[in-house]
Amino acid sequence: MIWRSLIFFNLVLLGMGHSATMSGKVELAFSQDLNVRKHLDYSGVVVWLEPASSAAVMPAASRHAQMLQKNKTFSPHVLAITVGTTVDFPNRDFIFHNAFSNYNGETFDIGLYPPHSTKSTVFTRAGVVRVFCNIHPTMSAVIVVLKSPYFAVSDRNGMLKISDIPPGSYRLHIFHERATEQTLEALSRIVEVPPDGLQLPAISVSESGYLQLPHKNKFGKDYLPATESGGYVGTKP
Ligand SMILES: [Cu+2]
Repeated sequence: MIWRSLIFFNLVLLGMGHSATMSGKVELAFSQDLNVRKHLDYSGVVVWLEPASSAAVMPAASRHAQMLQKNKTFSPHVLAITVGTTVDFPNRDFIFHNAFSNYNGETFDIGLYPPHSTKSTVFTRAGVVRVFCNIHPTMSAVIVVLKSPYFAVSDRNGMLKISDIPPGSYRLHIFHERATEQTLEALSRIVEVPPDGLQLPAISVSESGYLQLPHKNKFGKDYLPATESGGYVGTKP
Protein backbone atom coordinates (compact mmCIF):
# COMPACT_ATOMS: atom_id res chain seq x y z
CA MET A 1 0.00 0.00 0.00
CA ILE A 2 2.80 2.38 0.95
CA TRP A 3 4.65 1.50 -2.27
CA ARG A 4 1.53 2.10 -4.27
CA SER A 5 1.09 5.56 -2.70
CA LEU A 6 4.76 6.39 -3.33
CA ILE A 7 4.48 5.40 -6.99
CA PHE A 8 1.30 7.42 -7.31
CA PHE A 9 3.00 10.41 -5.65
CA ASN A 10 5.94 10.20 -8.05
CA LEU A 11 3.64 10.04 -11.04
CA VAL A 12 1.86 13.15 -9.80
CA LEU A 13 5.23 14.93 -9.54
CA LEU A 14 6.16 13.86 -13.07
CA GLY A 15 2.76 14.97 -14.27
CA MET A 16 3.43 18.45 -12.88
CA GLY A 17 5.56 19.00 -15.95
CA HIS A 18 9.16 19.42 -14.83
CA SER A 19 10.00 18.78 -18.41
CA ALA A 20 10.02 21.95 -20.46
CA THR A 21 13.16 22.70 -22.44
CA MET A 22 14.51 26.09 -23.44
CA SER A 23 16.95 26.26 -26.36
CA GLY A 24 18.81 29.20 -27.75
CA LYS A 25 21.77 30.44 -29.72
CA VAL A 26 24.17 33.18 -28.72
CA GLU A 27 26.88 34.94 -30.67
CA LEU A 28 29.67 37.28 -29.61
CA ALA A 29 29.91 40.61 -31.39
CA PHE A 30 32.74 43.18 -31.52
CA SER A 31 35.23 40.75 -29.99
CA GLN A 32 38.88 41.72 -29.61
CA ASP A 33 39.74 38.05 -29.20
CA LEU A 34 41.33 36.80 -32.43
CA ASN A 35 40.10 33.24 -31.93
CA VAL A 36 36.54 34.41 -31.56
CA ARG A 37 36.81 36.49 -34.73
CA LYS A 38 38.65 33.89 -36.81
CA HIS A 39 36.94 30.71 -35.69
CA LEU A 40 33.68 32.19 -34.51
CA ASP A 41 34.06 30.53 -31.13
CA TYR A 42 30.92 31.45 -29.21
CA SER A 43 31.56 29.19 -26.22
CA GLY A 44 31.44 30.25 -22.59
CA VAL A 45 28.26 32.33 -22.49
CA VAL A 46 26.26 31.40 -19.38
CA VAL A 47 22.47 31.70 -19.55
CA TRP A 48 20.24 30.99 -16.56
CA LEU A 49 16.64 31.38 -15.43
CA GLU A 50 15.48 32.58 -12.03
CA PRO A 51 11.78 32.21 -11.15
CA ALA A 52 10.05 35.58 -11.51
CA SER A 53 8.14 34.89 -8.29
CA SER A 54 10.35 34.29 -5.27
CA ALA A 55 7.80 31.78 -3.92
CA ALA A 56 8.74 29.21 -6.58
CA VAL A 57 10.59 26.19 -5.24
CA MET A 58 14.07 25.54 -6.63
CA PRO A 59 15.07 21.88 -6.69
CA ALA A 60 18.62 20.97 -5.69
CA ALA A 61 20.86 20.23 -8.66
CA SER A 62 24.11 18.34 -9.08
CA ARG A 63 26.47 19.08 -6.23
CA HIS A 64 29.75 17.97 -7.77
CA ALA A 65 31.66 19.45 -10.70
CA GLN A 66 35.15 19.29 -12.14
CA MET A 67 37.67 21.73 -13.56
CA LEU A 68 40.76 20.01 -14.98
CA GLN A 69 44.27 21.43 -15.08
CA LYS A 70 45.72 20.10 -18.32
CA ASN A 71 48.35 21.52 -20.72
CA LYS A 72 48.57 24.56 -18.44
CA THR A 73 44.90 25.27 -19.12
CA PHE A 74 41.81 25.13 -16.91
CA SER A 75 39.14 23.00 -18.58
CA PRO A 76 36.35 23.90 -18.98
CA HIS A 77 37.32 27.55 -19.17
CA VAL A 78 33.83 28.56 -18.00
CA LEU A 79 32.00 26.42 -15.44
CA ALA A 80 28.49 27.11 -14.14
CA ILE A 81 27.39 25.48 -10.85
CA THR A 82 24.76 25.94 -8.15
CA VAL A 83 25.54 27.26 -4.66
CA GLY A 84 26.89 24.47 -2.45
CA THR A 85 28.62 22.58 -5.25
CA THR A 86 32.04 21.02 -4.66
CA VAL A 87 34.47 21.60 -7.51
CA ASP A 88 37.41 19.23 -7.95
CA PHE A 89 40.56 20.55 -9.64
CA PRO A 90 42.47 17.42 -10.80
CA ASN A 91 46.02 18.20 -11.93
CA ARG A 92 46.60 16.12 -15.10
CA ASP A 93 49.93 17.80 -15.94
CA PHE A 94 53.49 16.82 -15.04
CA ILE A 95 54.04 20.12 -13.22
CA PHE A 96 52.67 21.69 -10.04
CA HIS A 97 49.60 23.90 -10.25
CA ASN A 98 47.50 26.09 -8.01
CA ALA A 99 44.01 27.57 -8.22
CA PHE A 100 42.92 30.66 -6.35
CA SER A 101 40.59 33.61 -6.56
CA ASN A 102 40.79 36.87 -4.66
CA TYR A 103 38.56 38.84 -6.97
CA ASN A 104 34.86 39.43 -6.25
CA GLY A 105 32.76 36.26 -5.78
CA GLU A 106 34.04 33.59 -3.47
CA THR A 107 37.70 33.82 -2.51
CA PHE A 108 39.68 30.60 -2.16
CA ASP A 109 43.17 29.16 -2.53
CA ILE A 110 43.75 25.41 -2.80
CA GLY A 111 47.52 25.80 -2.47
CA LEU A 112 50.28 24.41 -4.66
CA TYR A 113 49.70 20.74 -5.47
CA PRO A 114 51.68 18.10 -7.34
CA PRO A 115 51.07 16.37 -10.69
CA HIS A 116 48.32 13.75 -10.77
CA SER A 117 46.74 14.79 -7.50
CA THR A 118 43.51 16.68 -6.93
CA LYS A 119 42.18 19.41 -4.67
CA SER A 120 38.60 20.49 -4.09
CA THR A 121 36.70 23.47 -2.81
CA VAL A 122 33.03 24.15 -2.02
CA PHE A 123 31.37 27.25 -3.44
CA THR A 124 28.85 28.63 -0.98
CA ARG A 125 28.30 32.15 -2.35
CA ALA A 126 26.45 33.09 -5.53
CA GLY A 127 28.55 35.20 -7.87
CA VAL A 128 31.25 35.21 -10.52
CA VAL A 129 34.57 33.68 -9.41
CA ARG A 130 37.60 34.46 -11.56
CA VAL A 131 40.09 31.63 -11.11
CA PHE A 132 43.85 31.88 -11.63
CA CYS A 133 46.96 29.79 -11.02
CA ASN A 134 49.51 31.52 -8.82
CA ILE A 135 52.52 30.20 -10.78
CA HIS A 136 51.21 30.40 -14.36
CA PRO A 137 50.03 33.91 -15.25
CA THR A 138 48.45 32.81 -18.54
CA MET A 139 46.05 30.41 -16.81
CA SER A 140 42.55 31.66 -16.06
CA ALA A 141 39.01 30.38 -15.78
CA VAL A 142 35.61 31.52 -14.58
CA ILE A 143 33.20 29.75 -12.22
CA VAL A 144 29.69 31.18 -12.20
CA VAL A 145 27.93 30.20 -8.96
CA LEU A 146 24.15 30.36 -9.30
CA LYS A 147 21.14 30.03 -7.01
CA SER A 148 19.17 28.46 -9.86
CA PRO A 149 19.62 24.95 -11.31
CA TYR A 150 18.24 26.13 -14.68
CA PHE A 151 21.42 27.11 -16.50
CA ALA A 152 23.51 26.27 -19.57
CA VAL A 153 26.88 27.28 -21.02
CA SER A 154 27.07 27.84 -24.78
CA ASP A 155 29.20 25.54 -26.95
CA ARG A 156 31.55 26.75 -29.73
CA ASN A 157 28.57 27.21 -32.06
CA GLY A 158 26.78 29.28 -29.45
CA MET A 159 24.14 26.61 -28.91
CA LEU A 160 22.65 26.09 -25.46
CA LYS A 161 19.83 24.09 -23.96
CA ILE A 162 18.27 24.04 -20.49
CA SER A 163 16.11 20.99 -19.69
CA ASP A 164 13.65 20.01 -16.95
CA ILE A 165 12.32 23.51 -16.38
CA PRO A 166 8.95 23.73 -14.59
CA PRO A 167 6.80 25.81 -16.95
CA GLY A 168 6.32 29.37 -15.72
CA SER A 169 7.62 32.90 -15.69
CA TYR A 170 11.36 33.50 -15.27
CA ARG A 171 13.95 36.22 -15.45
CA LEU A 172 16.64 35.27 -17.94
CA HIS A 173 20.20 36.30 -17.08
CA ILE A 174 23.34 36.21 -19.20
CA PHE A 175 27.02 36.26 -18.28
CA HIS A 176 30.10 36.46 -20.46
CA GLU A 177 33.56 37.22 -19.12
CA ARG A 178 34.28 39.83 -21.80
CA ALA A 179 30.96 41.69 -21.67
CA THR A 180 30.46 44.72 -19.45
CA GLU A 181 27.90 44.68 -16.63
CA GLN A 182 25.78 47.22 -18.49
CA THR A 183 25.70 45.03 -21.61
CA LEU A 184 24.66 42.00 -19.57
CA GLU A 185 21.98 43.90 -17.65
CA ALA A 186 20.48 45.15 -20.90
CA LEU A 187 20.22 41.54 -22.17
CA SER A 188 18.31 40.35 -19.09
CA ARG A 189 14.58 39.88 -19.67
CA ILE A 190 11.44 38.11 -18.47
CA VAL A 191 10.61 34.93 -20.37
CA GLU A 192 7.55 32.71 -20.25
CA VAL A 193 8.40 29.00 -20.45
CA PRO A 194 5.34 27.12 -21.74
CA PRO A 195 4.87 23.36 -21.05
CA ASP A 196 5.94 22.48 -24.60
CA GLY A 197 9.22 24.40 -24.31
CA LEU A 198 10.69 27.61 -25.64
CA GLN A 199 13.02 28.49 -28.51
CA LEU A 200 14.71 31.80 -27.75
CA PRO A 201 15.39 34.28 -30.53
CA ALA A 202 19.14 34.64 -31.28
CA ILE A 203 21.02 36.65 -28.66
CA SER A 204 24.00 38.80 -29.58
CA VAL A 205 26.42 39.56 -26.73
CA SER A 206 28.60 42.57 -27.45
CA GLU A 207 32.17 42.68 -26.13
CA SER A 208 32.30 46.38 -26.84
CA GLY A 209 33.75 48.37 -23.94
CA TYR A 210 35.61 45.40 -22.48
CA LEU A 211 39.12 46.16 -21.22
CA GLN A 212 41.50 43.32 -20.45
CA LEU A 213 43.80 44.16 -17.56
CA PRO A 214 46.61 41.88 -16.40
CA HIS A 215 45.60 40.16 -13.17
CA LYS A 216 47.78 40.00 -10.06
CA ASN A 217 49.03 36.91 -8.23
CA LYS A 218 47.39 35.74 -5.02
CA PHE A 219 49.36 38.26 -2.99
CA GLY A 220 48.03 41.10 -5.11
CA LYS A 221 51.48 41.55 -6.74
CA ASP A 222 52.64 41.27 -10.32
CA TYR A 223 53.72 37.79 -11.44
CA LEU A 224 57.51 37.35 -11.38
CA PRO A 225 59.08 36.42 -14.73
CA ALA A 226 59.81 32.68 -15.08
CA THR A 227 58.11 31.60 -11.89
CA GLU A 228 58.06 27.92 -12.96
CA SER A 229 60.97 26.87 -10.72
CA GLY A 230 59.96 27.68 -7.21
CA GLY A 231 58.67 31.17 -7.81
CA TYR A 232 55.65 30.29 -5.73
CA VAL A 233 57.80 29.86 -2.62
CA GLY A 234 59.90 32.91 -3.42
CA THR A 235 56.93 35.24 -3.89
CA LYS A 236 56.70 37.44 -0.83
CA PRO A 237 53.31 38.60 0.39
CU1 LIG B 1 49.44 26.36 -13.08
